Amino acid sequence: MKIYDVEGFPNPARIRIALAEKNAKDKVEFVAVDVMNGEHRSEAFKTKNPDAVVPCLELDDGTFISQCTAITEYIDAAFEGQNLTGTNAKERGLVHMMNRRAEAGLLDAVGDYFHHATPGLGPDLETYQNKEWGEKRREVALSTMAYLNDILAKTPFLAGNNFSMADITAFAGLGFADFAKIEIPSNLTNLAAWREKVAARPSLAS
Ligand SMILES: N[C@@H](CCC(=O)N[C@@H](CS)C(=O)NCC(=O)O)C(=O)O
Repeated sequence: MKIYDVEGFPNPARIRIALAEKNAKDKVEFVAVDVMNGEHRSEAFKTKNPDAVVPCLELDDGTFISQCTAITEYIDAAFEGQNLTGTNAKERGLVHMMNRRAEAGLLDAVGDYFHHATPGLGPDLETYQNKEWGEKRREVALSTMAYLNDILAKTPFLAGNNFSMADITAFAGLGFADFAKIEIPSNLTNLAAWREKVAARPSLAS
């Protein structure tokens, strides 16, 4: 199976972490996509992923799966190792809910700020920008950080007692916030402690 991505970008990082949690990174061929030169928007790439973003998974039978949440669902079911999406009905529901909150409220919000209120990927790729919307999304990212901080006062991980896909998504979101120069408020001490704990996992430390 293949993963089309760019190493170091926030959404591709989610999949690389998920694979590392499953000890499955060497079971996948990584195919580099030249995002900075717009390869992801080519017709050839859009036949693989009509969303025109990375990452994208290609199975050996030619099936393409995009969107990190969906790719992580596949990885979780396909490989042994740390469970990432919940082991029973309640856990699955909670993981999906918290993953969605971390994605929409943090990672995507930071991305919208980056693409709209900063030079983003540069003038060739940022063909439409709305600074006001970008600034609004920065506020959403900050309020989501505060929300996640409150959650982490009650549970060790975002969806309860176990590390999950929701933690991966939020961790990538904070990394993107650093890159986009959104300062993480220093009073969010639960979030900072959780981030340190997650960063020390072998899947991230490697
Ligand atoms: N919701 C998508 C987001 C994917 C995404 O936005 N990927 C970024 C890289 S981190 C991208 O390809 N950006 C290209 C662009 O903005 O043109 C997912 O979960 O996979």
